[in-house]
Amino acid sequence: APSLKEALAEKILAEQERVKALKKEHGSKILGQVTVEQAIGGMRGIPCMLWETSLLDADEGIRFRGYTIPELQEKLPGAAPGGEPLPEGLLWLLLTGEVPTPAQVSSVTEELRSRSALPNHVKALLGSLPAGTHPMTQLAQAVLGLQSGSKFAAAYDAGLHKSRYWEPVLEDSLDLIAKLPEIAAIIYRNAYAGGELIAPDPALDWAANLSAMMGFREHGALELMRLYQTIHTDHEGGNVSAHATHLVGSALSDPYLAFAAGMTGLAGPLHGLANQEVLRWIQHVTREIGESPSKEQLREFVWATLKGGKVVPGFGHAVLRRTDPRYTCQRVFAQKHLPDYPMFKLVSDLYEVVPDILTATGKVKNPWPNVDAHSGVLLQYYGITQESFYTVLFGVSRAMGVLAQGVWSRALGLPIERPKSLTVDAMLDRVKGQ
Ligand code: NMX
Ligand code: MLT
Repeated sequence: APSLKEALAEKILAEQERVKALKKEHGSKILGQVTVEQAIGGMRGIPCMLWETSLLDADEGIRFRGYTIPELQEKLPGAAPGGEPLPEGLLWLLLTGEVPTPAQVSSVTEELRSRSALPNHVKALLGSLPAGTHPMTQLAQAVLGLQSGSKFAAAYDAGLHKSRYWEPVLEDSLDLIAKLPEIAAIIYRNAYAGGELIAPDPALDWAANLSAMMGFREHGALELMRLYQTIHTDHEGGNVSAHATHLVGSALSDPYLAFAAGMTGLAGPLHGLANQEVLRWIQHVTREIGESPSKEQLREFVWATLKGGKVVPGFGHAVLRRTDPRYTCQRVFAQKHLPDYPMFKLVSDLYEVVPDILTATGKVKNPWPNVDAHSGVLLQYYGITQESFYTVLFGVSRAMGVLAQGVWSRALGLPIERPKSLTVDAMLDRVKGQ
């Protein structure tokens, strides 16, 4: 049976031809226009990037290589029949475009295990950071700590032909994905368990090992981690972490440098840090109005947040215009595993209360919950209570999507990214007389 690299190599030639033909036959055709509003407004909606691994529809949400989350839950192998998908299977799908067999998924688990040893200097680096360094800052520093081992940087220095860039980029990407669970677990244990580390368990799959090294081995916690790590991988190319990784990678900065950029972007409260913010906001709710507030009390609290000039974390989206399917699948998980958990009831009540209020502001384009509105409550239930760590779990997952695309970006020979900027005067000049 072909290895992951062989299965990927088989696809690359045909895709290179397809992209070449797309450029040759349709290169001058129009995908969209750019308005002043879009240029000032965060480039919202401008179709200007090639991203193969996933595509977002405003109403339906994410599809990974054409598959919705419920489809993946059905098609991707789990640790046991009927269980949540193993993220290793999604990595195979993202890289090759094909749903893997159980044997292929096991081969990825093995491949990642064989690459997982963490250099001592990275452990020492994490151990040396001042207590209280935010876990996302630690994650970015650990990733940069691994950069000295970049096979792409070494191969580039040695003069590798550009047609083969994707090969050491794949090596670095698999090495990095393999090492992230232990990095995350060390950050967690250093911050919240007095630095008492737990060794990896070679009998466990990639996501279960992450949970176990953090100290959580209960069946439900392992299943949650598999689901969590699957659904956070990719959200097409324009989100801050994906775009930052893509941009930096386009300068031929190696996957460690590129992914570190993605993680510093994920650490922002409007992006990945929103999962931390949601938990803090919910804790604020319960402190102020108790654990089972009435809907009326919740409404007042939401309005007070808005009047304080703050966002309601976990709601809204730059592209989505309906409830995020990543929220929905976590809700389904909660209904199955923790239906009576009071915090789940609170999250469900917020689902009923918040959208109407955000709609009433008249300016929020999407009043519905996103992925971050639900993830923290599930983690709390299994005892992962430290919300400042939550974005690290998001980041570990995001590696699979953005690094898989990074391999494809190099395989397709995508150039350095360099859009045009304009001054206000230059914009006024261009719109004169229109
Ligand atoms: N609470 C309050 N105001 C909001 C919210 C919200 N949840 N969402 C949007 N708005 C405001 C937004 O701040 C803007 O206000 P103003 O004109 O005063 O600047 C206005 O509504 C229009 O914004 P939109 O076009 O609807 O949203 P945009 O595409 O600019 O931003 C988010 C998208 C996701 C940044 C925004 O919805 C938000 O801040 N949500 C809360 C934070 C969050 O949950 N982020 C996580 C996203 C998912 N992720 O993991 O990355
Ligand atoms: C993501 O998963 O990256 C977020 O939903 C943000 C986005 O897509 O813009």
